[in-house]
Amino acid sequence: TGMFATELDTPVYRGTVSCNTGLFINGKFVEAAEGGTIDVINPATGQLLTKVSAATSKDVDIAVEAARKAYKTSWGLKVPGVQRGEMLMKLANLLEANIDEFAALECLNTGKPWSESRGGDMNLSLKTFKYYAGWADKIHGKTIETNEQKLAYTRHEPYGVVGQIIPWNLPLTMVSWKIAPALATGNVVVLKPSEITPLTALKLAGLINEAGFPPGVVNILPGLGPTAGAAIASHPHIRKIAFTGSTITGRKIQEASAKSNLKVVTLELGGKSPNIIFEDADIEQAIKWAAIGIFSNSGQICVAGSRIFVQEGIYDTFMQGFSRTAKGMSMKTGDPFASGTMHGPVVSQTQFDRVMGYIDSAKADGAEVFVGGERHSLSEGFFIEPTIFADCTPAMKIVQEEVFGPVAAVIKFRTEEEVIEMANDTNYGLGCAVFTENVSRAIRVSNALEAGTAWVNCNISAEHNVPVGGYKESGIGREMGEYAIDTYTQVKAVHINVGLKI
Ligand code: TXE
Repeated sequence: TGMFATELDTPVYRGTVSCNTGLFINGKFVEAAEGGTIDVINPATGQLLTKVSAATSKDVDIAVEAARKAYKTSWGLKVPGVQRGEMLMKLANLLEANIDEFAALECLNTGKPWSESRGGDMNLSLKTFKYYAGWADKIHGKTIETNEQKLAYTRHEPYGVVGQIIPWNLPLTMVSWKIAPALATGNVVVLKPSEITPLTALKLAGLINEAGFPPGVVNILPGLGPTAGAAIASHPHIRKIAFTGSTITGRKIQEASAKSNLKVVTLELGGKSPNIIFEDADIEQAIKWAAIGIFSNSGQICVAGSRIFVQEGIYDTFMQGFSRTAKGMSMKTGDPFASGTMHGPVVSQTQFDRVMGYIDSAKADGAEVFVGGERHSLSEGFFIEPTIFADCTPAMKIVQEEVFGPVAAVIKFRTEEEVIEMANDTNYGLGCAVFTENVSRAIRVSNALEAGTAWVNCNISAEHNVPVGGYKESGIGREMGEYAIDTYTQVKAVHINVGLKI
């Protein structure tokens, strides 16, 4: 199959960047059965980078068969945890040895600045592989006291073939969050990266054999959602599916599971995370964290702090500082590989149009454009100015719906009770952030907010060993940390008669 390869000579990375462009099935790169391809675009220029093979249901069937066979013959609990862990660690080491190239490939495909790719995504991916490598030989059941004539214990067994579908905002990180816990627990994997950002997943696929995984244990199939994705979601031999993406598609995944084989579903979906800044906050710090919360990765982060509630006494001070920060980022917008770039493009023309549509709706709804609100003046690429809307009201679309772009909606509030009410007035429940120097208030408010993650005096940071997931319509189940182990294992209770005669 084909290769993508290009030479880069940039201030932050010099050298070749390459990956295979086929489907990775049963330990080999192959063309798609129906021969289709997908264009992969560089969002910083709008130009074609390469084409990759596009899987359809036929390829998914082949991959699932390969995975089932691998599960029966050369994986699952047949391979001791310590060996599974060694392979994951080897994979981590191979990733680490090539980490700058991975970071560069991610920058090319997503447009995110080098500092975010190399310093953020790559490190988190690496830590995730290492962390779950360590878990592989620590999957324990329990023995349960019943009576002297019986030994009862539990085994935490893998599901078998696990389907995984991931989005484009943190491509390699999402691969690591998905495949590392699945493999540590003895599952085999059929993963579909986003059709928009398949390159780092394919590059990682190129390391799977060298890490020692038997053929069929890991299968990576770029493809479109309604074809390859839907085939995974409804496949009768996939026993568990893990999905990260929009709430709308998450519903389809659950529906497909219900209509096919009731596969276990975990979902990590959209958000509209409230950031609450109280008068007793360290305002300078709150401003910086709020900016990180909504402008990092051009706002394309599921936990982005997109609703910013500011208490009335500090509203003006906050807005001055916040707008200065946003304007500063706007000046550092551009080439992901230029040193000092802080703000990149959004990922695609579709995403650009969607975000600009939300900006127009906010203007039409009467929100005040405090900063930005336009396409960035760069001549090419999908760049949007860091944007702040002031004086937003709860009914506005910009306050209700996930934008997934560099767009903050700021809302003024008076009291703690009122802001808790407003913050929880959403169907989402992924993240929240509270800024206050009063420890009682910090605990009280973070307890009262309906979200799977609460940050106090910080924002959006993830740790490989801390769980992530949603309340309400933001998701089902938890990823990362010890909690993810539970979502990739099923419990078998064993009763052994040690003497009862009947
Ligand atoms: O997401 P999709 P899109 C949100 C964000 C963004 C919006 C749309 O608000 O603006 O979603 O983005 C696969 N069966 N998030 O359209 O469709 C698809 O191929 C099976 C939040 O890109 O959810 C891709 O691999 N799979 C989010 C994955 O689903 C299907 C991250 C995600 O794409 C499918 C991304 C189908 N019928 C977007 N249709 C977050 N929470 O992090 C699509 N897919």
